[in-house]
Amino acid sequence: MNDCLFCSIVQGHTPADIVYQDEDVLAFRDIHPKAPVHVLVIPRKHVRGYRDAEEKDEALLGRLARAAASIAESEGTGAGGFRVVVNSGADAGQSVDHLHLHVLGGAPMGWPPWPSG
Ligand code: DGP
Repeated sequence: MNDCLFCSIVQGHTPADIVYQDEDVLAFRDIHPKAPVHVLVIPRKHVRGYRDAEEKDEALLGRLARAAASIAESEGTGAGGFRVVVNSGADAGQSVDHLHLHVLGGAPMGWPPWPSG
């Protein structure tokens, strides 16, 4: 995808602090971290967002999920606790149209994200 920021990172055209990579998955530190540990886990191939993943992407989604858990461990947040977030669409605050999982941890986090009471 020509004008996709995360595709540019995959291609090595835009620099990133990469913490994990394999043939399908790339993970790098978020440029605007919202927690002491904040890593983005993305597919190398362009998938626009969570709603756009298709049946043929099921194995890829599994690889992303397992990579997120593995990165949480390697970042030292496994036992203390971490959060995996996918923002989908405007209300959720998705700002980059290339599927990505946020791995957040390293400090206690609030819940829920929206006050219901
Ligand atoms: P989201 O808002 O869920 O679409 O998350 C997109 C994230 O991408 C956001 O937390 C900031 C991060 N981000 C944006 N531009 C860059 C960049 O050029 N490099 C890195 N490493 N992260 C970026």
